[in-house]
Amino acid sequence: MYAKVCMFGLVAAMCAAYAFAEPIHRITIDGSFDDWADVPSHVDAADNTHDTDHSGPDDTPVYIQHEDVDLLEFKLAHDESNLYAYFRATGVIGRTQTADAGRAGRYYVIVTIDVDNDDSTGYWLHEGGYYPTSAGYDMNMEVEFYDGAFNTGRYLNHGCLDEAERDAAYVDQANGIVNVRPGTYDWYTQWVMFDVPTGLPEEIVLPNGASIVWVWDRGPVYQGIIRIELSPDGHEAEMVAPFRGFMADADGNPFMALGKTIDVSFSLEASGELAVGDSWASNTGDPIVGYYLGSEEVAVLSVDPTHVELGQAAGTSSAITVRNDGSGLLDWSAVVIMGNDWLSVFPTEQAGNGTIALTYAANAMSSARTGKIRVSAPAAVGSPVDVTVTQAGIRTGSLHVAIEPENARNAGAQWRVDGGDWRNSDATVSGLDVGEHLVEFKDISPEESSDCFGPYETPWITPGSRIVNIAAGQTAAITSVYYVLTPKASAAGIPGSNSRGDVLLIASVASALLVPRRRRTASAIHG
Ligand SMILES: [Ca+2]
Ligand SMILES: [Ca+2]
Ligand SMILES: [Ca+2]
Repeated sequence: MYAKVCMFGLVAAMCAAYAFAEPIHRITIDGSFDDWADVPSHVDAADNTHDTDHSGPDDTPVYIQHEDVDLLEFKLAHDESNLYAYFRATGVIGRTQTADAGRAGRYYVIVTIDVDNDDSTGYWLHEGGYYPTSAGYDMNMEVEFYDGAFNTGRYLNHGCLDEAERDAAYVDQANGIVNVRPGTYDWYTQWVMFDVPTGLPEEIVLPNGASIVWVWDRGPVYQGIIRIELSPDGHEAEMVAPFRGFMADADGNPFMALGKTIDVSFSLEASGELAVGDSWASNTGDPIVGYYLGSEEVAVLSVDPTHVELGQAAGTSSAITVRNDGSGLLDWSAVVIMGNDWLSVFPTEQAGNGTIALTYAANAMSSARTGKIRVSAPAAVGSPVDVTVTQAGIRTGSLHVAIEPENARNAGAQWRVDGGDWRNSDATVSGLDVGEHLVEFKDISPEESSDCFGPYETPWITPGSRIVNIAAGQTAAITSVYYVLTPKASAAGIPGSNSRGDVLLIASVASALLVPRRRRTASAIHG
């Protein structure tokens, strides 16, 4: 723990004076647990829940299976005016059976505190069936769930040994005073505090203007200043207990304040309706001993996400958030440390939470490229954070097709790619995926001519379909030629023949040699 203290920059004298000092953490009770990320974690073994019947300090309790109270992890935090507690369990925290289903169940989220750092005051945990035991616990911050719902969040004082002392405690506490004294588990007072009096007939308005209501287990539902929120799956809980609810001694010195050192124990406990064997069960972590409520503000740098994927085209993105998960002021800067020829960030400096906007050029390469942004907050824990930015390469190319000869173009010769729209010669199609594409040509009507024998038709021979390979960022260019068999060409190709009948014969043979699609079209023309 010395290392931790010194990491937070406390002077060496403080390292020696306290078991450990925690800086201020600001926690929001909202069922979201990002704000706990930098708070030291304490763990408890799984599946070690037990009965609550034993009462000797050296007892080993009997195992009772009850996942809902199986404590796995817990954390303690504070700011200038609040204690915060975090719980994580195997099962569902706060789950209780409703009366409709039989008997209304009870569930307790318990933080037990040695507020004066003195084991001779307060009570021993084993008196309440908790295990392992330790001594000196004066006050609790605690939430009860009952009959399927939140019941109360309350403060407890275990500073009385009998009924007379308990009654005296009621009188003190009705005046905002707690007497921290030797206590027992069995005698205690329990109150819900409100900052503003509610007008409830049972409430007591304290000298400072706040109010309290004495509560008993399974009592009416009151939402006072202790609040709790669960994660959506119920496995995690975060609760707050403002310092003021712990009240003050007769001289007005508050029991909870910055600079105090406390021991703290975390327990979960429930009645048995939802457990194997219908037995009460609890689970207690090892105590946090010597927690010093430090006043240091420590910023904690949180950057999210740490990997951004960008498309190939140029653009802007505001995908990166910078947040202070600690306290104090987060002064941060952002700089592109890789890829600054195509990537830039804004802002480059800021105080407090913010968003980093990226501006990036198009990637002219076929391969993806990687840039890196470094977010630095030299005074913060967790600095620096590097964000990797990956930009996709070009995954498409273009196709340009020219058609010859001019007569064919004039006769309506066109092409298309992958069965798309028909296009004229010299058109370019862009955005084609890298790879092979089918180019086809449209059949066109025969040339009409006439000579001394009368009008006649000369069929065009359509170019065959082609497979064209498209490369990333490239334009593939092809030229395809429509043919017509002219008398001159046939005379040259077939010695001794120059009649129109011969030309038509040769054209028909040529048509018959084409692909079936072409043959069907030719038949239609001739039919
Ligand atoms: Ca939270
Ligand atoms: Ca456990
Ligand atoms: Ca004590």
